[in-house]
Amino acid sequence: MAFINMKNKEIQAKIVYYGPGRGGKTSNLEYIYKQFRDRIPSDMVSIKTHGDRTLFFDFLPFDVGKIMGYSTRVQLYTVPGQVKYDATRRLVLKGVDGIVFVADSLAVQREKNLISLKNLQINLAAHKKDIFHVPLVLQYNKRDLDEPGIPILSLETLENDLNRQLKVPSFPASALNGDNVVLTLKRVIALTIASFQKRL
Ligand SMILES: Nc1nc2c(ncn2[C@@H]2O[C@H](COP(=O)(O)OP(=O)(O)OP(=O)(O)O)[C@@H](O)[C@H]2O)c(=O)[nH]1
Ligand SMILES: [Mg+2]
Repeated sequence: MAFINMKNKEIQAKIVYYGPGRGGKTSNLEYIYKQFRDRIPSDMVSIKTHGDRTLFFDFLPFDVGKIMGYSTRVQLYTVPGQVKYDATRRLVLKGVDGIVFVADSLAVQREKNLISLKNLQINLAAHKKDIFHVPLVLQYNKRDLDEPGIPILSLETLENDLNRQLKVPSFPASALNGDNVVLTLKRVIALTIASFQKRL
């Protein structure tokens, strides 16, 4: 939940990584954790099943530094992508300030991306939030799979499927090798802070 302390000049924001199961949400946080040990004031918390699937959520606090004189910390969360964990997804979304939707570029996952984005819209609405007004960025993950010749969706197809109406910033990425993982994070932080400024 957004937390702004004017006296101590502190801001805290909650950012949630959402998307279909196995799309790469946890991998995004793992990459950030590896790259920015010095900005992470505690260990990453992951609650997983045997097969490495997220059971409840991942949690990673991240110190952004000073923004306009305010010490800014973001709390990064992932949801469990598996369809059956919908109640948990809704719970993790409570008090969200910004969202990264991690879409899976694998051609076979096309439908799953659409279902998950629709599910995000529904679960935001349950918290009285409108997907068209929440700070949101799209990440088209697993672009590296193009190299070994695995069928992936073109960026045009992904844009058309997922971003035709939303028209939010979108990034091709690879959470495996880190391509655009940090850029995605920076953009969602920027959008989130900008929405605070508007509200203040
Ligand atoms: N090649 C490739 N594999 C990836 C990439 N991102 C994630 N993976 C792999 O995809 C699998 C699932 O990744 P996770 O990060 O656990 O996916 P998730 O979205 O957290 O999945 P749930 O917790 O079930 O919702 C793992 O085997 C990752 O190594 C990527 O960019 N490229
Ligand atoms: Mg996960």
